[in-house]
Amino acid sequence: MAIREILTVPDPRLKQVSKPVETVDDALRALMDDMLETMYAAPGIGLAAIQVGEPVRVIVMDLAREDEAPAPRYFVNPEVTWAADETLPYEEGCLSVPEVYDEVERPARVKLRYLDYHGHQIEEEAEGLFAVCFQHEMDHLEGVLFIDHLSRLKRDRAVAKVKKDRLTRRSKAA
Ligand code: K2U
Ligand code: ZN
Repeated sequence: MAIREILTVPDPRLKQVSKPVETVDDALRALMDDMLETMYAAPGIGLAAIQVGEPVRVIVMDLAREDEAPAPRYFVNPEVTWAADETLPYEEGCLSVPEVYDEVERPARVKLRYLDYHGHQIEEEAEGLFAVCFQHEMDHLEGVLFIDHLSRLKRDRAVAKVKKDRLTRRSKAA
């Protein structure tokens, strides 16, 4: 397993639409293992493959609380098959837009269909943080970031902050 670099805005690769996976094989499982290790190290609770530069339709997640045993989840070729009319706001963040948080409104419940770590098809319903995180990651597969749901002014300010913080870190490291 390896910890990979997480792409951050304004990296244009984050805007790519990711391609479906053809075979759930050992190579894909190795990528999912790397994604999970990278997510835990960030730390985060979700990660899409494009965030480590791999434009394939794969998401990993672990919603377990700090006082619980890890509960890694793997989603290959994930789809939302139904979304509730009811929407709820949630203060989101993103490992590709570090230290920026803002409220995004999303459907309160969604039904999912995906292939698991071994290529078996699963269908289930999500609500709460699971629904929020899943939809946030599904956006990544379409090249969409949570800041794209904000006003142009807030989006531009978010990108400027990430670029400024990156320059500050690099100047301190020099
Ligand atoms: O895509 C990512 O960067 C992963 C996010 C997942 C996430 C985004 C919004 C809401 C929930 C989860 C990272 O884990 S960001 C860290 C985080 C953790 C909990 C709540 C909000 C943000
Ligand atoms: Zn994100």
